[in-house]
Amino acid sequence: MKSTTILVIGACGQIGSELTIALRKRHGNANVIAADRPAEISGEARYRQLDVLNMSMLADLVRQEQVTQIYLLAAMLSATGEQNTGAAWKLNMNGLLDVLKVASAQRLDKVFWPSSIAIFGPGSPKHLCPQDTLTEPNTVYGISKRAGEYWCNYYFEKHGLDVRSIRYPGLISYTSPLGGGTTDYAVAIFHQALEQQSYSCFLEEDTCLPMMYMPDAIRATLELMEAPAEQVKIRTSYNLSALSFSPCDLAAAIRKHIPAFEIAYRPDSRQAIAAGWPASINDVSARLDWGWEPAFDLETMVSDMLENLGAIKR
Ligand code: AKB
Repeated sequence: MKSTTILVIGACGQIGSELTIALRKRHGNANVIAADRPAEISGEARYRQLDVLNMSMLADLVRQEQVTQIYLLAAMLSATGEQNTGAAWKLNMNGLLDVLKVASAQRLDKVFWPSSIAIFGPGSPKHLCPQDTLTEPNTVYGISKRAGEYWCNYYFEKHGLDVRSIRYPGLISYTSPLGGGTTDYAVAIFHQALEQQSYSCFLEEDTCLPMMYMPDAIRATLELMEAPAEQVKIRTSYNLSALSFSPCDLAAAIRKHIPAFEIAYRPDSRQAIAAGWPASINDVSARLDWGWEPAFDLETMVSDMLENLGAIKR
């Protein structure tokens, strides 16, 4: 049987840093290569420096290491992307096209690529936003993700490439670095709550957004990638849902653990991005096709975050 060698591109980022660890637990350290832009990472043995926009470097690496699966996680998220529209488009779009071309030319087994709830826009249904509906993304990040979804489907249809994707909601983690997204407030709030018992929020108090705790997001990714190919019926990208809350819901849940916690609202340009996204997502296809079910609700996510982040800060 052919052995599995996995390349994680963007291994130092928000999802990549945790997914690399999870993949290594599953497939063994020797079979998972972490790749990112820095020349080296301390304590990282199986690491290669890689700029995903350098396609010949990527093709050489895949060939030399006999890579069989790629997880492409390098991207510029919504808020940072609006500040650097050209660079965001280039990284998000050309990075994906490079990976699809190399994976297809070298006949890789599987590719994973993340999409986002940012593919939806102001005209999309606000509540329980369905898998197939009006999208009209209004950020460069969202446009690149929607176009990328169609490229994934194209490579599946035309080249038989087994590419799989999830539309992640905002992700909350106690170890990952912030990603430069509109949902970053839901991570920053925990750091500030523990450090100074107060937080100044860049979204309005009642802006409800779909969110997910990182352990659920990592498990979903592994479950989708391990599902038999015939169960993966959507080759653009799957809606995925776990939690939906507003800054004021989150503040109230934190206050149950830290009664003195205070929050102030000073919305900035990220409010307009958030206002165009759905408040909640219908993920029935992921549940039916490959058995997705989230484990964390708002209460359990908040207590786990405070416990683990508190331990790191002590
Ligand atoms: C962002 O806020 O840009 C990301 C996302 C929802 O994809 N977290």
